[in-house]
Amino acid sequence: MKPTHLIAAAVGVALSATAAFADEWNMPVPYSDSVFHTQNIYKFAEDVEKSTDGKLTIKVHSAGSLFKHPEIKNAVRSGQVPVGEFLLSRLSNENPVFSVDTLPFLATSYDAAEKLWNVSRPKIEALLDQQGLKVLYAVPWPPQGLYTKKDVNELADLKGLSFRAYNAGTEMLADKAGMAPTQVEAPDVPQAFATGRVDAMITSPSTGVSSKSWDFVTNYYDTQAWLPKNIVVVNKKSFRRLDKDVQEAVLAAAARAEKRGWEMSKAETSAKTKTLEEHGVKVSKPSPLLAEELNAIGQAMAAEWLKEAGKDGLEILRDFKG
Ligand code: PCA
Repeated sequence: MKPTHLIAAAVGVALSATAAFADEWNMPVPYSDSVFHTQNIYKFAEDVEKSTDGKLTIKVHSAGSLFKHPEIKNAVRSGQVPVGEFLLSRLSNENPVFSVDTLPFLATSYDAAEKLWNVSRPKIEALLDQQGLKVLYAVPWPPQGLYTKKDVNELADLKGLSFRAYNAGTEMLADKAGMAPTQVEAPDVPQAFATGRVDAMITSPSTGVSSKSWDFVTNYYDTQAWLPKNIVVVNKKSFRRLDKDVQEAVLAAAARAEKRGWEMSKAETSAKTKTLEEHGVKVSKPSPLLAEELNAIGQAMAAEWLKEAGKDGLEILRDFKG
């Protein structure tokens, strides 16, 4: 063999050896790099690479760049990608159980959110398992507050506004408050406000900061309405193809990511609320009247949810309250 052929053969062997022992997973996520969920996922990817000695690497595709948010779950389900992240309550059209964490004023603190996750997790895991999906972990956003372009003292002040929604629950809330909802993905929020498509939203201080909400709103009402979760799922077939030790390392890294993510979320809440204030957004508690009116909407939504969620819903609420 000529020396060049020898080199080509050696490279070939090296490549096939890598192919046999190392996997690279593409991971679509909906939110941008500056968002703490995405930063936590980068850390998770690093952790997986380190703890598997490079046998599995995860390439993160942020801000809906590989698959748009509404497509991510099915992309993982069909095996187009092995792993992905999405907002859990986006699946509420499949089963209301997926949106228990967006019922207004049901779970409004981190302790309550943790309890709600613990009691709903087995049912959520079972439902996703039927679709060939395995839950790796879930992390909540900070409590949700109201962003507006004017002072709002009561629900009537919101009437007729166009409202940015991010799931069916926020759409329903807008309807009940006399607003017109429009679905807008988080990375598109600044554009939607700038072009006048929307004038109000309910989201976390994190999303208020990552979308530079001070460019288009004046007020943030800290309503602490609910803590919606992002979930990370893996395609079960892709997972099973990994060596046992790699599977275990992924699960261990996922457990660490869940713990770290909840801590990051807690720290975000006050830090990002402060950032809003520093940029001139008027941060306040809702007036007692507004709080009461929003609470009434929450009660109505919970009653409707319970009708649809049936036995599973009842059991989750019983265990949550018990
Ligand atoms: N941010 C996401 C979902 C909830 C949140 O706090 C969003 O606004 O799209």
